[in-house]
Amino acid sequence: MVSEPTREQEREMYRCVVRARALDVELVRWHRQGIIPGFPPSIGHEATQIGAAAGIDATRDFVFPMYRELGIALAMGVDMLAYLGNHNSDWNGGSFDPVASHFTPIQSVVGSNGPHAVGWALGQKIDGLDGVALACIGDGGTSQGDTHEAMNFAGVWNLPVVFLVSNNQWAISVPVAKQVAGGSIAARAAGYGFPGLAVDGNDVLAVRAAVTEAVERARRGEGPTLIESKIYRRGPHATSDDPGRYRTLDDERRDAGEDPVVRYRSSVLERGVIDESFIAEVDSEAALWLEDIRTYLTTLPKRGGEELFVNVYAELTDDLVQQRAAWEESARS
Ligand SMILES: Cc1ncc(C[n+]2csc(CCOP(=O)(O)OP(=O)(O)O)c2C)c(N)n1
Ligand SMILES: [Mg+2]
Repeated sequence: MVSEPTREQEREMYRCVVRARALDVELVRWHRQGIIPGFPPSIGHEATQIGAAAGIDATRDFVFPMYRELGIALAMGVDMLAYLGNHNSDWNGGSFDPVASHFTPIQSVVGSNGPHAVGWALGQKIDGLDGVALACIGDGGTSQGDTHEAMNFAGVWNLPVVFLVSNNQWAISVPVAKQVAGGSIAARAAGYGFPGLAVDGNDVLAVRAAVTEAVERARRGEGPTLIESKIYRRGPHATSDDPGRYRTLDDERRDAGEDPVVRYRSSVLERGVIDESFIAEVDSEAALWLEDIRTYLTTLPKRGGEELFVNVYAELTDDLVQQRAAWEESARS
């Protein structure tokens, strides 16, 4: 049985849920103001992400995110300025330190982080260490061959991996019913020889309990678990997307379910874990925190375009040599 969170832990989870939502909302605005080049908001993912972060040990375990795990990074105590500094320019460099953070750079090649997590977990096993890899995958990502290979080898080698599938019901414009045959992602775990379960991903405590149990199991050497967290992507896929082209507001009202932030606020309020003055304190601290992040992002130096051509190949291909010449030409004009 997973132990209940303490009052302090719940207050901290509430703080993170509020900050994750507030930061997401601001980041969309900052994109519209030209401060960041693009962003995939996690609106609707907050309970899953804060609950999942509460289930891991940020000093031992390692998270392999996709591009939509801002709340996990936040709740793990990742340096958010450095993390968001990457979004300002290239998403993958800057001062963000993945090793110190136990959180890899965001991964936009859908499905590729599964094998990374499995490789890291194999390393833990070979080295006799007890870290657990948390692989974050979307419903769309489960269609990728990489995800199959990752789950298969995690099962074959009995590795310490928790596959957290955030089933937000959409892969950009493709609804889950159009790419998950059989209706259950959790059920697929049976084919890989490890447990799979579905949780209400709008419930912070349910996700925390599921991830804690899966992590404990992996740490005992009992192998992987697949957790399908059922949520709804309440925002656009990314700042470049217009959901109005493939779903209506009526669809959203019908399918979105309860807002996880509102739900957790009611839950902690009703149980007396927080009161109105704590809510106000968290909100005003969040506002100051956002102002600091905005100041930091707006004062970051611009990155040089020539960085596009370094750290990819030891020697540039002919195509890239031509592209670099074209870029230099346009930069001069
Ligand atoms: C290998 C690969 N194929 C296609 C894409 C384009 N793409 C970016 S996000 C995305 C949908 C992913 O959906 P899902 O896994 O459900 O994650 P979500 O965006 O809903 O969080 C696709 C197809 C990509 N980035 N990588
Ligand atoms: Mg999805």
